[in-house]
Amino acid sequence: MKIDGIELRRIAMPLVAPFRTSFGVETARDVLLVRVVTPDAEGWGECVAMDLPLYSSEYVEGAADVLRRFLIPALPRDGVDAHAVERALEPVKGHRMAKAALQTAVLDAELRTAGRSLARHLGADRDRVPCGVSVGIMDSVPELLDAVDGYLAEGYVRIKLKIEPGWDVEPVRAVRERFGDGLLLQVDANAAYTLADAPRLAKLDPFDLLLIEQPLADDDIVQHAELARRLRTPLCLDESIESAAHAAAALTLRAASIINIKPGRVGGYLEAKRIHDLCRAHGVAVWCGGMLETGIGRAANLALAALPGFTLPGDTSASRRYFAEDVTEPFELDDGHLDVPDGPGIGVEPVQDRLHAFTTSSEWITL
Ligand code: OSB
Ligand code: MG
Repeated sequence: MKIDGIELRRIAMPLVAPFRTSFGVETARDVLLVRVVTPDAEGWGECVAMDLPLYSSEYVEGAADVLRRFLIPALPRDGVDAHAVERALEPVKGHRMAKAALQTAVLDAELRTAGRSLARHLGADRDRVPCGVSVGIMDSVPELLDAVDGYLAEGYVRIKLKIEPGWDVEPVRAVRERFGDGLLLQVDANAAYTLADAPRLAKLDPFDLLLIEQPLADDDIVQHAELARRLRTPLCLDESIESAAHAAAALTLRAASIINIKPGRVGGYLEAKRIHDLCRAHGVAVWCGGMLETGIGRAANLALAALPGFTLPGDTSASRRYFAEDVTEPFELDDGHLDVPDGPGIGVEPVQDRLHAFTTSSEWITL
């Protein structure tokens, strides 16, 4: 495959409600879309970097900069496919979200040319996936209970509560008491605790959570292993896992017994699949995380979430959980599930008038 040029397009998408985590509050999504143009097809990739470097070191302006300055110029002139992109970008350290967006756009163009869906290409064995929802930190417990009630009424099969010191045991207890033992419930701390908080986190053990996600700092893999020994609730890693090598280390050290796979965080769908394969070989459950994606990123995540090792419901929620209007046709929940797109490539594309309405800037790079 030969690439004619690449568009870097920024879109601004207001969120339906502020989303608060231990690292900040999001009220809108500033998204970088990568569009790869080849003689036979176009391909789309969504960069999941956020506007501020608080979840990880990447941020959207930085991702655009590294793409135009280093990643796009490093692409081979000819014979481009997703694997060639991965090899060509390998010398550049880090910047996995930027790399993932470019690799995904190329993979999408490659698969559209071949008339093959991403789901099939990755090895999916389901055409719909059960969906969970990630619920932000709220001002009060009654407000949280209302939000959870609303999501359960919509059909979500699993609830994830964002936690931080001061917003942990009480909200978890309230949700468990109100919605019962049958509710699939888990929490995500986004690295807000230290090992000294182990006694506090152990107070979550009686509530039969599916998992505690990323309680400690990103680089605290050894301390996660120590914490795991002190808790009954399984630990899941998100921020700490940026590659299959990190996943292997975490499993060897028993720092996690479950992994949240986000393709952007690990540099793309090829590496995401490797982590899936590794975990599956070791009988370790994985699930598909999210980064408040638009329909472009969501479509590709659903393809991944349909692989056989994704045995826990993911944060692959419906479009309306995030946006009043999505940039693609909206993904809608049906009995707690989303359909996996089965068209060529990621199987969806932006609706042109919405794309234009959301666009804040666009730049064309000729190869
Ligand atoms: O830690 O999983 C996370 C959103 C943005 C950044 C990090 C995280 C999240 C979520 C929401 O929890 C996932 C989603 O619904 O897309
Ligand atoms: Mg997380």
